[in-house]
Amino acid sequence: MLIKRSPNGADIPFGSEITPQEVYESRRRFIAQMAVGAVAGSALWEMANRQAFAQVPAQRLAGKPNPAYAVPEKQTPFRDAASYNNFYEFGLDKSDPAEYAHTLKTRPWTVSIEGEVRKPMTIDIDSLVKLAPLEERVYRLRCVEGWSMVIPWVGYSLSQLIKKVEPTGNAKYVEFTTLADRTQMPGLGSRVLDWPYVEGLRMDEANHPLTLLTLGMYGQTLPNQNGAPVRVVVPWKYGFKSGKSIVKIRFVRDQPKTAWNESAPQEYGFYSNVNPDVDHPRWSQGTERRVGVDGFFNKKRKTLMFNGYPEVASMYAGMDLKKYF
Ligand SMILES: Nc1nc2c(c(=O)[nH]1)N[C@H]1C(S)=C(S)[C@@H](COP(=O)(O)O)O[C@H]1N2
Ligand SMILES: [Mo]
Repeated sequence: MLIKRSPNGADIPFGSEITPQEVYESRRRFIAQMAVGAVAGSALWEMANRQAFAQVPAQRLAGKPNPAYAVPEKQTPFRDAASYNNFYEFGLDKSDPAEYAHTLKTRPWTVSIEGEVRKPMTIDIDSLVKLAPLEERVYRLRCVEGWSMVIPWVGYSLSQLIKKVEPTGNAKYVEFTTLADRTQMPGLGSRVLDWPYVEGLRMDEANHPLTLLTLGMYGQTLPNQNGAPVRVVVPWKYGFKSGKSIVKIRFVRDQPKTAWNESAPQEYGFYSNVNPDVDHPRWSQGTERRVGVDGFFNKKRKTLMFNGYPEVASMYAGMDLKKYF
């Protein structure tokens, strides 16, 4: 997500041993050197933010590759996917989550599944991992800011979990709530959003096989900065619909009040399907840059309708997607 602010970051090679102070100093120098301009989401910004991160030890988490869900495009290197993040609970800079999310405690962790269901449950994360066979799915994920990644995620269709809790006929939407704990998340001091981070899907979207309950990436448990220990990934929608570090999944009758829609309704609709024909009020959504793959001089890629997942189109038949953006 993008708010009006100046770019910053440090051009420090990955893996080098640096202190936070050095990062800070170097970042200040970089800002001073950089020409003022709209570089948000650009290769320059990405480069500026690429730096060493405190990597919480990951555990192997393999999924059976599912060839039906594997885009045949060059993947974003792990290093980029785990160091260029949006996770505002840890700060607004792309580099903040990688720098600060090591304070997130992902064990013990439970997810409460409640609301309009016959079998509500509070499930421990280790049981959630075992609830259905893990798959590896290579998805595109596009941020509303105009960059995208191709990531091999590990998880299973959210629908597998949904059928276990037996939603009632009143369940029309699903609401996802992220952890909000000031002792673990330094970004909660900022008032950009009304915490906790809440996202939501219509029931058919939540049940669509593409919607992935995600527990890992690149054959490992999720790095904290990518939403450990569990997040959703909804690849045909802008990245902010894919809420991280989920503690509650609630089935409801009415369209959930989602964090970004509440904070800037004219910019971030509830649906937020990737749509090159509906511009963001402050920029075009027609093109994108692939993080870690496209360099400085690459031509921008054309953004595809539904992010290149046309199979979801039937869910929106008859809806004016300019109105329901
Ligand atoms: N809880 C929470 N989830 C979040 C966000 C956030 O700030 N907080 N940012 C969203 C945005 S804008 C994007 S683009 C994706 C980025 O996911 P990634 O860092 O794993 O690529 O996470 C989404 N999920
Ligand atoms: Mo995003």
